[in-house]
Amino acid sequence: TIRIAVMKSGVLFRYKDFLPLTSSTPLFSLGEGDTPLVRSPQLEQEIGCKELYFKLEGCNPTGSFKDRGMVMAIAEAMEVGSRSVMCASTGNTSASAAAYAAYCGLDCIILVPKGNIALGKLAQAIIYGANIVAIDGNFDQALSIVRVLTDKHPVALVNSLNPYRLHGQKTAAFEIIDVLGEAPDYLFIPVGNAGNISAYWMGFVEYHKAGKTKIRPKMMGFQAEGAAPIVRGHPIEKPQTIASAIRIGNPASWQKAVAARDESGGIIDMVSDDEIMAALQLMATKAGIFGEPASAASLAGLIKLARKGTDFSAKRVVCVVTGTGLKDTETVLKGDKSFLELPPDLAAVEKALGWG
Ligand code: AN7
Repeated sequence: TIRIAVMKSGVLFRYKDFLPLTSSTPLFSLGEGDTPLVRSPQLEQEIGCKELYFKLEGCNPTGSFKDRGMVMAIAEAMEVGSRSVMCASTGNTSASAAAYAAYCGLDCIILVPKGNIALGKLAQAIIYGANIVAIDGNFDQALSIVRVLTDKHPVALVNSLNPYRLHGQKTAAFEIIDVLGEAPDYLFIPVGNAGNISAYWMGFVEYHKAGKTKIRPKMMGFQAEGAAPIVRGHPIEKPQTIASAIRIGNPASWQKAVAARDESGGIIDMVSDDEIMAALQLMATKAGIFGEPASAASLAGLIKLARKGTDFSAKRVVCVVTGTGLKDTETVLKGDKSFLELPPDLAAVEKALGWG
């Protein structure tokens, strides 16, 4: 049998009073949670917010927010004696499932859309030892296959249809309140399968009920223009976007996300691939934060609204950076990013730098 260390750290231990745990849930951790909330004075000034923070979910063990939900889902799977887990994924869920399954000695089967997952994420799934199936189709098709197979066979579903996932992910909302002492006025967040926006809202609502915050934020979700089913009001059969993580045409948590939007007085809108890549670059050059393309939909959304005239000058805003940019370097390097190439010659380098 596999031995699991019980930890007095990680989201399960830290937020045990708010999670669906029992006395036999293994409180283990790969170091997820407690991610930085970084303030950016430069971007506050540029955009015109009173306070602007980035929640760096790329600092989780596998480089995305998925680890919060995965530790909870895998802990529950261990508790009920599952031997294997399965998910469909645009990349980050599969990387996270593969890592947590590896730690617990579970088999992990993942279905990914062939050719549409960032290479860093594929490398993660490979090295963690997952059983990988690339299907010649998109995420939505992969998820419908996984739903049937996990129903039919003794394998646990660890997509966010598994309610334990959202409970784990809501801990990010708790952390924001724990750090700021209050919820922000606005939370900007990318929307793909729509689990995370739903989880954050659940977290804000629960902490509000518990008296830990007086206000609840407006939930500001952003889809990519070519993959914006919630904005357009119907599923998108062939979703397209450079942000492969949110290339999703029929989100599983659609209704929950709409409820989060409406109960919070927020919006779900969309941003173009150009807006996403511009925001990704701005976040890097002005805040020193490298997010993956999907993550930049948060800031792209904020910029879009500020340009259209929304006044954030008295507001405290948090943008969730859902995954690290290191997962998807190929998208960044694809552009004509040129740099100097010189022989190892002091004078040549000095001259090229304008000191010659
Ligand atoms: C970096 O990994 O759906 O709206 O299969 O990887 O909760 O789906 C990833 C989604 C945002 C959207 N940012 O979150 C998957 C997957 C990043 C992501 C999202 C994803 P949801």
